[in-house]
Amino acid sequence: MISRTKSEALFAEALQHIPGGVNSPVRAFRGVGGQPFFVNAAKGSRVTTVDGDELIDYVGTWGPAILGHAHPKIINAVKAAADHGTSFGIPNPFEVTMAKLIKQLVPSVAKVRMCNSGTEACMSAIRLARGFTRRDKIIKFDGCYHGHADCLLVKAGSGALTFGNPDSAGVPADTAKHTLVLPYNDVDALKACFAANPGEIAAVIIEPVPGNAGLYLPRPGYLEFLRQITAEQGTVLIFDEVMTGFRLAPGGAQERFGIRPDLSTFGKIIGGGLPVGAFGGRGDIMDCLAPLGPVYQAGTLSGNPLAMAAGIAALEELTNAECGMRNAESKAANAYTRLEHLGATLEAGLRDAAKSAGIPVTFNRCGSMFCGYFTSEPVWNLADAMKADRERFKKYFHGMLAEGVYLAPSQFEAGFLSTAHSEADIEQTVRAAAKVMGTL
Ligand code: KE4
Repeated sequence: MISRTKSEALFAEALQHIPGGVNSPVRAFRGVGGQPFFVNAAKGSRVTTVDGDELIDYVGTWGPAILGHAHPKIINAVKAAADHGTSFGIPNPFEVTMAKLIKQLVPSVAKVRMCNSGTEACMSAIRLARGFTRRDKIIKFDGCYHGHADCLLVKAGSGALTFGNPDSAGVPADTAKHTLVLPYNDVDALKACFAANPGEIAAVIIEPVPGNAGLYLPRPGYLEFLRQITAEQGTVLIFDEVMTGFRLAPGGAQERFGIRPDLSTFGKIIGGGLPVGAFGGRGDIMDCLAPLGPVYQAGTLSGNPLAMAAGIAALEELTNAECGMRNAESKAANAYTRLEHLGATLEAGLRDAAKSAGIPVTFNRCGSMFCGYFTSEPVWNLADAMKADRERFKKYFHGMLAEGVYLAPSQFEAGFLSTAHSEADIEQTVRAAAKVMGTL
């Protein structure tokens, strides 16, 4: 078991000052019950709680910690940058280096704008696509999350071809109605939606590999069809790579699946753990942004020197892509080869543990992102994911936590590996899973 004394005291105090005691809802453990622990420090593949327990971390601050926590190159880069000041509000050299690195790694990006979160990146990309096409309607997919901008907090309306309904209080129906929500991996739904809204869809935004309802993958040909129909319709295809970017390959999911979107959004890894977002893509679209064009977008801390220094260190360490040279083949191969090896090892071990325990688990994985659903059915979309046994997941989550393994605190979140995870971490995790699954 992990001790909770200090965490419980801190949470009781947090509840008095912060809504739900957390600064982001998923941290409240509502998906698994109980109270969150508080982290005092993190290093490599592990976090240490305020009560002194060390846990193998498969959340990785929801994706940024792809090199593990407190990587010395990131820490030193932030320290060095901080000595020169923390924010200028005027261009700084790191912004140019970061932009060149992103362009070097993601060929579909001709121009890129930095911002401060994935939400900002997705919100801005939608506004930009609407400004560029002069259309209002957008398509998103159920189970995909793109941050909390009003137009994206929308669930499928009755009959997915009609208007969306707000998925949060405070989102006006007039805003939600321009958002059409379709089932993921459904080509016919895409065809029908475009047929019902000819020439009216400004953008399609998609997580190429959805990691916000657990993890499921595009069916063969799905992303290719999406690219084809959006090109035919003059609709801007936006790949939300906030989570998959620079993780599934040096160039993200679009490299892994060979798709060239019109715009992409980024976050997480490119900030090295500091607040960051970015959106980029076709130059003719990006040049519609102020101060060049009519689409306004701004941010006091966009391109902040600390976040840029951290993100540059992360990307260079991850891909050894010194700016201006794509000599990533050697280093990137090492990092991404290692992530694939760790992912495959973890997958094999957890599958064996579930089989030995006689527990039906559908294990989905793409590189270093994974999710084990407690269901015997395949999971290709949100409806499939919803069939998972959430009560069984709750018991599994807490059982694993008691064994020193911190999984994402919800059946509907993805897990993340880092280059800092070791084979020993995986072995400990698999042993714990075999023990816990035997009690479910
Ligand atoms: P942020 O605004 O949280 O930086 O990014 C929003 C976002 C956009 N697009 C994708 C694909 C994302 O995964 C996210 C944020 N991911 C969640 C994890 N499920 C962040 C965790 C949280 O909300 O606390």
